[in-house]
Amino acid sequence: MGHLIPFAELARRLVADHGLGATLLFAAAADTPSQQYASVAASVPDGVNLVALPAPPALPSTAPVRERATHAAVSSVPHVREIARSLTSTAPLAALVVDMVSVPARDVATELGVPCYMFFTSPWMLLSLFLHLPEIDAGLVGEYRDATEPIRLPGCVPIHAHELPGSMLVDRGSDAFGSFLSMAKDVSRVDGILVNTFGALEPVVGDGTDGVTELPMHAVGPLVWTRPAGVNPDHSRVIRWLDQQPHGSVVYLSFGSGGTLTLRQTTELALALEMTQCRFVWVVKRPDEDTASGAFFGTRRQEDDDALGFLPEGFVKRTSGVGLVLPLWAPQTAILAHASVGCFVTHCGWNSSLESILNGVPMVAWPLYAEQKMNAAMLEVQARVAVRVHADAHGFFSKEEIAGVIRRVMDGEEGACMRRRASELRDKAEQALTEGGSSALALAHVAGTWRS
Ligand code: BUP
Repeated sequence: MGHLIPFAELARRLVADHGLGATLLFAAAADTPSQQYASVAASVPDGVNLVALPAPPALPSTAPVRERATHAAVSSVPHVREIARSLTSTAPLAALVVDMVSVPARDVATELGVPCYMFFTSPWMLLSLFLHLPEIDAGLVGEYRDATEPIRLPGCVPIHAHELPGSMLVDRGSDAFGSFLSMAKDVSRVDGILVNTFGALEPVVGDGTDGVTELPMHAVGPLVWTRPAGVNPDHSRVIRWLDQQPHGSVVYLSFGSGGTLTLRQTTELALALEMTQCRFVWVVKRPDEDTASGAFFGTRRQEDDDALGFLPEGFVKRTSGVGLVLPLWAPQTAILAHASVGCFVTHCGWNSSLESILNGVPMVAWPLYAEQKMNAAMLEVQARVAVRVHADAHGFFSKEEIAGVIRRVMDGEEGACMRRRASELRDKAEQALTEGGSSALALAHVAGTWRS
């Protein structure tokens, strides 16, 4: 979902603002509830053709996520070829745009003589890490997890070993690291890159100072879900409830479509929420009992999330009137846009982070996996619109720590400063996207080169 939704928004803009047609191809993941795809399909505007690719031959659900994604991308190439060829019979094809795992489809663009661009749906900081990784890796002695010096990329906050994506912390000789490195190398195999970020947040994108590649690079974001998340009775209920709460008084919590906390950590978070005495909306998922640490990324079932029996006894009753606990899939952008929301406790997935920024909502950063720890460092240290929660030596977040950070963001002078900065950043994000703004101009430029 973290790739499909910004792609849908990119397609919408190419059609609405730049006179292009768009066909959006996606391979549905077996473990993503169909309700989530349906809500994207319902919000895709006229002129954008949404096409589900046939399901790839199944890999065991125990296979790592990246391996399953790469397998789906490679298996999809013949279907992409067939669809792209059939499109050329009605109108000339302008470009093929791939995400970071779909680079194998580049061959189709080459065969049809059109440019292949990447839409990078994560921050520039991760793209910069990918671009530098072959060179960093060649010079590294030992393992990334043991490095004592942070990685310093131009214009980015230093990245400490514990903030690196999990796939870099495994043995460098392992298949998992090999596939991560090859994904990093793949980003240079396209003709240009669109990045879902904006200059006021990440200033060095495409200004040439990074010096690692000649590839054209364009910051076109923040492209987030601007369309209604689909009407269902639960969604109207949460918005009605928010309507009744005071301005800036509600803490919104969600760990994204991919992340799950353990039972012990879920219990601790519930107790922390009670300690804060804040109003809240919590998008909660059934914890995964198998995980030893705080986070899990894997297969879940929607029906598991619908029952809330795993929450501490009496929690829902004690907090009724003060808080709402929702199963996935919540109307996230509508919640973040609501005036009563005062902070977002987030896993720092890039879409969630951009949605918070575009709504001027400061964050409590609780990163779980992928590049989220890097995002959290950038949001706290560089953008200064977030405060990170810190785990103890066993990777556990105590209720005192969680409640303390939530209160820092919601209350007092520090919270007020962060809200001011979040509002300023929201204004800059909006400026970047409006006509004549940096991101709007960048997309217009790229669309112009595709049309010519
Ligand atoms: Br969860 C959730 N409702 O309940 P991710 C997500 N979303 O509308 P990210 C909802 O899905 P990762 C929900 O607003 C965003 O546009 C959300 O969310 C929407 O991706 C999109 O999966 C994707 O949490 O994190 O934030 O980029 O790194 O996990 O992909």
